[in-house]
Amino acid sequence: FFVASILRIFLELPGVSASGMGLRLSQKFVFLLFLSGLVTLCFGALFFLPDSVRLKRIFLSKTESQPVTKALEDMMLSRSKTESASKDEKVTSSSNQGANTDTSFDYNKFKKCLLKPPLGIEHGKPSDPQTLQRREKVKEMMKFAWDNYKSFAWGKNELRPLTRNGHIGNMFGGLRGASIVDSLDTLYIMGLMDEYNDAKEWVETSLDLNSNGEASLFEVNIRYVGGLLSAYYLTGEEMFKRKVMVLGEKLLPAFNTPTGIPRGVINLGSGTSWSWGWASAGSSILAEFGTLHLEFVHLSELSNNGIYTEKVMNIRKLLNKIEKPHGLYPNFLSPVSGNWVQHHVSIGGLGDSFYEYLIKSYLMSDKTDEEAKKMYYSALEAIEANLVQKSPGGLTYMAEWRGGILDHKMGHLACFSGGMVVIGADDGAPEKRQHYLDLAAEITHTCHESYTTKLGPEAFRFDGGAEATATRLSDRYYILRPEVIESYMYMWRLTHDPKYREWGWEAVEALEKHCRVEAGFSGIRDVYAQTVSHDNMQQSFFLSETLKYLYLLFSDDDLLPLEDWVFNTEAHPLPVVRKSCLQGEGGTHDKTTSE
Ligand code: DMJ
Repeated sequence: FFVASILRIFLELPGVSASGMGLRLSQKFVFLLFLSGLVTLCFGALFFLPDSVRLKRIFLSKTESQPVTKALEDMMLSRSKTESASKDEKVTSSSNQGANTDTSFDYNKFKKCLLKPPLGIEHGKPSDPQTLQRREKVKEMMKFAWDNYKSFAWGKNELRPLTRNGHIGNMFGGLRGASIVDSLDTLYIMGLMDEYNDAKEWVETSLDLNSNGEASLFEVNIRYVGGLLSAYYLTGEEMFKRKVMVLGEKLLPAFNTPTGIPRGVINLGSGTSWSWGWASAGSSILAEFGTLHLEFVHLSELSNNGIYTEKVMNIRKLLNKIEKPHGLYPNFLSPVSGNWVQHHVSIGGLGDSFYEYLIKSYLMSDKTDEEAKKMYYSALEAIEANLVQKSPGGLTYMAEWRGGILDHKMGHLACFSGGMVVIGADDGAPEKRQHYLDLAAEITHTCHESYTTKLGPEAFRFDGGAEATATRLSDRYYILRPEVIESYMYMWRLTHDPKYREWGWEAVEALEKHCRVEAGFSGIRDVYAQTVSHDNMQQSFFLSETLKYLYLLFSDDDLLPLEDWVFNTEAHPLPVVRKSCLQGEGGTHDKTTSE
């Protein structure tokens, strides 16, 4: 319309008289005045749009004050951008510039610093025939899920098993193959080597890191960075290390905020970052910026560049210092002011893996990270004092807290906490050890109770007579999540109570009955419904977490021994960092055992 109007006014049309010309000139003037007013108005309006609106990001680039490391980072990023124009691996050449200063990580020495072989004596093969049979069943499920992904969704992020096609979604900023990267370590530990080799080849030839989309920093970190790191540490394949270093460097601009607390969304191409549109007042989410520590410490280890650790230690420092209501950590924090934005506290969604990463940071540091240890046990104390409740029926649960008022609900996501409490039971105050073991067992029991139909709902309640049941229709779905099975696995490893294997087997049978379809596994819409309704999605965490935890549950403890490995929140195993061994001669490995 505008182009047509302008053409009509400015072009001299044949047959126009002199008096007509005068009229035309004043028309031109009024039109130009109108046009310039309109343009000014449009630009002005851009400032009032939320940060997440695409139009705003196109026209207005972010200008924020930068943290202290800005100059250093600018240098690294400009280098990264120039080089990423060519093949992405070139960015991590062994030159001594940029974020990835030194890639000469000594893999052999690292292996010698492990206490035990990662895959145990015989890949954790259990001697008991029934357990072995169950483990074989889980392996078959993995192969089935993988084969169908490969047939119908290869290279896409996830499989849609009913429609037999791929799903890309918008969480990974244009990165593809989430199910492949998430499956690498599961395939490897299960000994599915043909499948692992296909996955490796795809990563090498087709995982394009030069994407330019909007990614969740958290999701890319836990699935892609975590998946590639584990694949490297388990196999020693240099290609995985090169890939993960390129990706790690692309995440650094997310930390360019006044506080250094990263925003939730980052454009992997431009480095521009912003907060989720749904997060109140431009805040960052505790479970997102608090779930970077394990992976970033390893990025520093592999690159011999402290910048990644520096970024996550800065987050740690801020969280340690800030005043906490009743010792609790609310879920929303402003990356600009560094203050809490709302007082909603949850061990489930929005908060969960922050707590998990505190205790795991301590364990992964070979128990040297005293700050993480202190923060974890203080947080747990506050959780126990304010959130842990007993239902009228005697079930222990972790409620949510909204400015001092309890919401008597627990999400499926919060069920990871049984595992978290049990892995930390040994390192708290000695007199609390039994208490932590009991608490972990009680929470795991509650989560098992929520699996009334052998699979459990997204959220369950303990009010109005409800005892671990979903009272709202919208809470009844199950999307192949791992958290309950994750707790069974840790409880089994640390107590060897056979009931955890039995509960895990119940879950296997239910997955087979309700979630297995002709072309893969699907989430279900209502765990209580008589007739099953599938959601047509095989989530990548089903391959990375749910099936891996089940496989470990039916394996001997020497498959990925917990003395050496810490699982990130997507179940990707990361090794304990034994600084003194890595910097010295190396060699804690028990040579009597084989791989
Ligand atoms: C996974 O991506 C991770 O476990 C994350 O911490 C929470 N959500 C899913 C699984 O439910």
